[in-house]
Amino acid sequence: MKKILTIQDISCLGKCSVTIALPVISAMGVETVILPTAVLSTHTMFKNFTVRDLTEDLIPITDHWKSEGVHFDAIYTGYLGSMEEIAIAERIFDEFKDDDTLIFIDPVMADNGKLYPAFDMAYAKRNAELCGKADIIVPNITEACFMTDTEYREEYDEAYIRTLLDKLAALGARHTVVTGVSLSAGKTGVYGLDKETGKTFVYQNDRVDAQYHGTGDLFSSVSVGALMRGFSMEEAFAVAADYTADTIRETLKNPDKPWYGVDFEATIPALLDRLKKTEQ
Ligand code: PXL
Repeated sequence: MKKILTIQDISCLGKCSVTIALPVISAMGVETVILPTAVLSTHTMFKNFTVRDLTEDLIPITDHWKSEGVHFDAIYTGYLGSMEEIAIAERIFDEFKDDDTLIFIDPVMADNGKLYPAFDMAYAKRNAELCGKADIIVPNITEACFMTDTEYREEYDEAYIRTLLDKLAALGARHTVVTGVSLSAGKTGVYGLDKETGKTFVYQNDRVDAQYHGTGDLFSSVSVGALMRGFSMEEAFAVAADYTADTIRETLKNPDKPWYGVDFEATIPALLDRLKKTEQ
């Protein structure tokens, strides 16, 4: 069984980061080791959330793993709370990256043209450096803009995305996949570039007109899980994009109208069916 380490916070209530990565990647049949960077009462879109920072604990935890001789097939980072935690993530890459370890970075920090409350431009720049250490990065358009000093646009054409991809590729990762890319009305999806071969790929599905928290984490978790299950890059991102859209659709049916997270618990069986079918 493949083994992933995911480094991100635990938001106790809110369905994002570890509370998505752990159940979803585990359900996909991939062992999921967690390194919680902080414990928050909720994610940061709630008011008055509490935070217990765990920065000091990270190295002692990973030193213990080192002494146990643990090997990771992938290291997946999501929301990191500070520059110091970015530096620790880099140290963990250096210590645990073997020839076959995939470094997958979701530079979680912004959406809809704005940085999340905890972050500033200096953090965005530091995240850009972190991305240089990855094999695969999956920023959304806002994060891509902050990391490459590009003007954020709501309306854009394919040339704008291609320019973003080239600038992101220059940060250093071999594979860049920009998420939330809409190339025609009513559609959304991903646009990827392999900088070594120069090959691009595009996947577009129907846009569901609703915004929920944690959908980026869901997309990344399913992508990295599918890659670990042996799917090609294009298949993995297509499965993740479809699953994310299906889960938003499912959440819209919920009469309780949850605002803070998606009902991925209801769509995991369909994800597992899709994995089986794609594998056949
Ligand atoms: O879903 C990204 C995320 C993860 N963790 C925390 C967050 C957010 C987005 O706001 O606040 C704590």
